[in-house]
Amino acid sequence: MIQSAITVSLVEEARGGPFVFWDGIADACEHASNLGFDAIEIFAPSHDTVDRAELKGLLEKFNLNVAAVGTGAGMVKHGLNLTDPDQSRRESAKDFIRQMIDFGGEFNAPAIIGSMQGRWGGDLSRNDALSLLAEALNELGEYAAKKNVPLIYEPLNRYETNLITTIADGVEFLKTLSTKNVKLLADLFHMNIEEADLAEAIRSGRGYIGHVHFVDSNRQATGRGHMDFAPIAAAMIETEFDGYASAEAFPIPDSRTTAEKTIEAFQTYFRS
Ligand SMILES: [Mn+2]
Repeated sequence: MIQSAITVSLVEEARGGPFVFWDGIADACEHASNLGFDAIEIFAPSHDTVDRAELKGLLEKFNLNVAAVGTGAGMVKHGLNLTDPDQSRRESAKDFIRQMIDFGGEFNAPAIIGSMQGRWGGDLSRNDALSLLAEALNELGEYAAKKNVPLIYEPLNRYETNLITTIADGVEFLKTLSTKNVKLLADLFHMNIEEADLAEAIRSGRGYIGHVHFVDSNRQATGRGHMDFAPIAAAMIETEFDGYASAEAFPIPDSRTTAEKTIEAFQTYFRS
């Protein structure tokens, strides 16, 4: 069954980014729980920012899970990415992600690779960049398997990566990997820019999609843009997607309204 989740950012450098809650894990858990969310998705500066014991206590108290942990702080704070032409920088990027996989794994939550995928250009051809990315995903995917969690790879829109921008291309790319432990993130905001038909794209990802960023066309809460959610939700159900629909949305006009609009849409499309 599809579960609901909402994002919390603990990364000051990401202020203004598409995360709903900004005032710490305890605040996010309390609000998420009050509104009936199943889980929180955590965007943290590093693997050791969050006190594990405190987080376990909060999850129990508020009856929540961790849906996923983001790795973008490796890029935002340290400029690290998996297709850096410099091998030692690539190794640092992988170390950063392995530590996030460890952190998430403690809570049965996968790590997400979005901006950490980098981009091709300069002396690095697209093919060479994709080879580096494949090598990294094979290694990190198998590492995640040992923690019993998948690794989530996110195609982004053309303004954020030039590697893989559609679900269909993401599926073809995953088929070339030796690991079977990498799943795709279907982010509806990125898809709204890149896909001809969002529902059809979800269908093309059948069996390969492990996580959904559930947001509207303008990256605001569901219902605050012009996305037609009915066919998208129907495709998610039809393809037996059973991961999280997580609100990676701007807190516009504020966090509370964003959370309320999200859970309202979630109930409408997945629980009625
Ligand atoms: Mn996303």
